[in-house]
Amino acid sequence: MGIVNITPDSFHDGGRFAAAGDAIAHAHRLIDEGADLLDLGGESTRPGAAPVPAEEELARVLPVLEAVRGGGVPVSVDTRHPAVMRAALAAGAAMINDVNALRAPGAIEAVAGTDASVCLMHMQGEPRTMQQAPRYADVAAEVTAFLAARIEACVAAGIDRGRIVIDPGFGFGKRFDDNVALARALTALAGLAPVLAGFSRKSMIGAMTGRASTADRLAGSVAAALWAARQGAAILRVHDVAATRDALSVWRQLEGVEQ
Ligand code: 7PJ
Repeated sequence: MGIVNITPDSFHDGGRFAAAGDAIAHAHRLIDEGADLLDLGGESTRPGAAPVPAEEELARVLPVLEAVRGGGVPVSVDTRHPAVMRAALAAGAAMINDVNALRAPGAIEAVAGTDASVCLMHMQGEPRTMQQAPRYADVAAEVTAFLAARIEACVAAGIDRGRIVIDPGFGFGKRFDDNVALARALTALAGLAPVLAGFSRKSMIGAMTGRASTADRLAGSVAAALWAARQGAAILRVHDVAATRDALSVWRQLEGVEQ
């Protein structure tokens, strides 16, 4: 899953693709690099980020969605807002990626009436304040229980189990040790539903490599993506599609895994 941020303030590439034309060109580049899925985001959820009105988010996302849909690669829209979900699905999005796991009133209903897929992500708190004081007694158990409950809420509302993907939400209301514990729990989580893992350029990669700038975190991010695949992650959410694909290709051939 290649990341297309159409925002002025995303943590790695904020502002680079804020203009629709730049975002569309970037989306096509990621498709050329071999992305199987694109994730379009019009609201930054970086720690401390302020919420964006739904109209502004839609104005960012829809032109890009309209330009890349039907291009052979399904498009996911990264949003917490039911109004954005409904408009994105009406405009051809194949998946809703919600860092809030469809907890907003009306969010489950927005997806349930369609044949789209959904990614349910765990987040403690909300982006503006989530890194101030994350707390868990047993992070893996709590995140697993949360995701299991969200799966059941979605299934009860009519979303097919086979359309649901889960994500422990690296960096979303988590300390470094919480992220590491969750990474080690990926194989167990994959027993609940297919897992999406997003490590790309995040601060835990910075902490593990000593790389303060997100620009210097490519190799660390690729290592984390490979490791997540090895733990059974089904979808890798990455900024760098070509590098991640190359690494997966080499690993799979050495391992003898079917391509
Ligand atoms: C994630 C996300 C993630 C899912 C962001 C970034 C920060 N959605 N949206 N999982 N991260 N499902 O671009 O790294 O980890 S925004």
